[in-house]
Amino acid sequence: MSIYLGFDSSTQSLTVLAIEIDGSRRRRIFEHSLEFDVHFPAYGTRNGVLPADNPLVAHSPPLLWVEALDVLMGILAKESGIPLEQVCAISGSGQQHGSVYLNNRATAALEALDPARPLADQIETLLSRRTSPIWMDSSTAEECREITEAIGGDKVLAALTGSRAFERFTGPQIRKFSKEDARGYARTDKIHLVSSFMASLLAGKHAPIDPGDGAGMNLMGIVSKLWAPAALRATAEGLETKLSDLKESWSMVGNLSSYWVRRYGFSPRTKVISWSGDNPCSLIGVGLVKQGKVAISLGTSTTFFGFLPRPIVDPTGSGHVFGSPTGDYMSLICFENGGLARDEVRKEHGLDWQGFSMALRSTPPGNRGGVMLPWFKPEITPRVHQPGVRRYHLDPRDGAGNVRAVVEAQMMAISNHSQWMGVSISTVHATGGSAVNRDILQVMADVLDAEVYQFQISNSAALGAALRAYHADGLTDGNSLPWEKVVAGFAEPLRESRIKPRPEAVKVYARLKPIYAACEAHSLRGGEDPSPGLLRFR
Ligand code: XUL
Repeated sequence: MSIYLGFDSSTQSLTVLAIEIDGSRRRRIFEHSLEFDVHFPAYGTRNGVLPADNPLVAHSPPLLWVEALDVLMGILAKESGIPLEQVCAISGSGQQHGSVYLNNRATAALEALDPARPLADQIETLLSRRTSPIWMDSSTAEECREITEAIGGDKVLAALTGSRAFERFTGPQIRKFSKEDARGYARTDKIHLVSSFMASLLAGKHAPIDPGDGAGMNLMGIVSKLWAPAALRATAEGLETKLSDLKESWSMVGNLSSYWVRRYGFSPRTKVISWSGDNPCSLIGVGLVKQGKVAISLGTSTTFFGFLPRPIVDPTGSGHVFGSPTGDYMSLICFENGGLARDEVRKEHGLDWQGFSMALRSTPPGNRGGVMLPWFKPEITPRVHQPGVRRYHLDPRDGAGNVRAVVEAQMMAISNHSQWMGVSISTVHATGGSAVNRDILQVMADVLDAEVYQFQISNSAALGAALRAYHADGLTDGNSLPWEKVVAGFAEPLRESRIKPRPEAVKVYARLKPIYAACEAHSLRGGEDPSPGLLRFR
């Protein structure tokens, strides 16, 4: 019997998921989450993010992640009932793009962590930047412009790194830091992603960055899977000496550091496997290990992604190509106004989640032509810098109408903005916290004209990380399991959960989707007024 742990260090919480594998018997044996705002209020975060005057700025305190890891390991040791000495390997998933900055004392200090003292106290003095810019930050438009110009344009950067310059990507964020705090940048010895930082804490040494998460930086060659010298030069001076190495997703970072062994009773033989980004881990956790199907993750962000055998770059500039932890590729589009936007609407109209579902059931597909552009925060897809909700033929006081409008908007935006991937969508694997809500998934099925499936384990990022630990554990022992066998029994959609598209609703959305696109164009670029189209639609 072997036990594997998968962590998910996300925007709002840290989760651990333990799986047990005994031949063909496979089961989840433990899952526990710590909500940052609730369990660590001293850090002052809201939804995991530090309040800021500028709506474009989104930073989180890295020490919060450190403390959460320490506390969660304590819970594993004291409350889970898991025989820790039987944990073979640990991996994890991190919110993508976020970065952590360490000084030159970090290398030695990570190797000599004192198990008698809390981890956060020992990491605090190693930070050369107190806060970490995260994926919700969109304050680097100027740096994106500078990098794009230096490299020779959007298309050149996208062909080189898999994406044009995006505000939340780590390269533009590093450039902004180097310009605004040159001394802090000079004091920085090592720049980690959230994923490689968390793995470093476990292994007690600097962990590599994997191509899944490395592709979200505008710094890695998407074909070579090496740092791209031209991108590094365009970003910041001396960057090549500050980045961790890039290594395959299945690399073993080392054994678990003696800090965890002595403090909590793990085996010193436990392997730490490279962490990856949350979306690449989710790709594994929903079983997308070959081409064909796509997944939608309804977490803090909404993402739409699929497996790719080869990198295809989005000519429209809104999507990305990342590495897949299988060594292949994945395509992805990301929407910032996901879970928090739905929650805003729910709270605004005094509803609980059951009321939210009732509202969806009591309103017709197409919402009688009531459209919302749900840009509560700046939006990534399409690029929106001035947040603010826009409504067309929709009364802001109409609770049920606004609930339907926010969900329809999210699904229509996915449908419209994913055309570049060129995939005909017939099946969607739904994951993330809100994937438990079948009324939201019915709208997804109707808008996309696809069958939607749920999974037994909704935290696909943590599950994907645990499965990656299992796969890599086998590899280091010379036993290479095909990915289909790795995910079998865990990452398979539940047959009985199938939600079918309703033909009448599909027809409605086929008419509404181009009008929704016109609403976006009108609002962003002053395109043609979509009102006549909406009136005809009604
Ligand atoms: C993906 C992205 C988000 C974060 C959320 O590009 O920015 O999905 O990974 O944690």
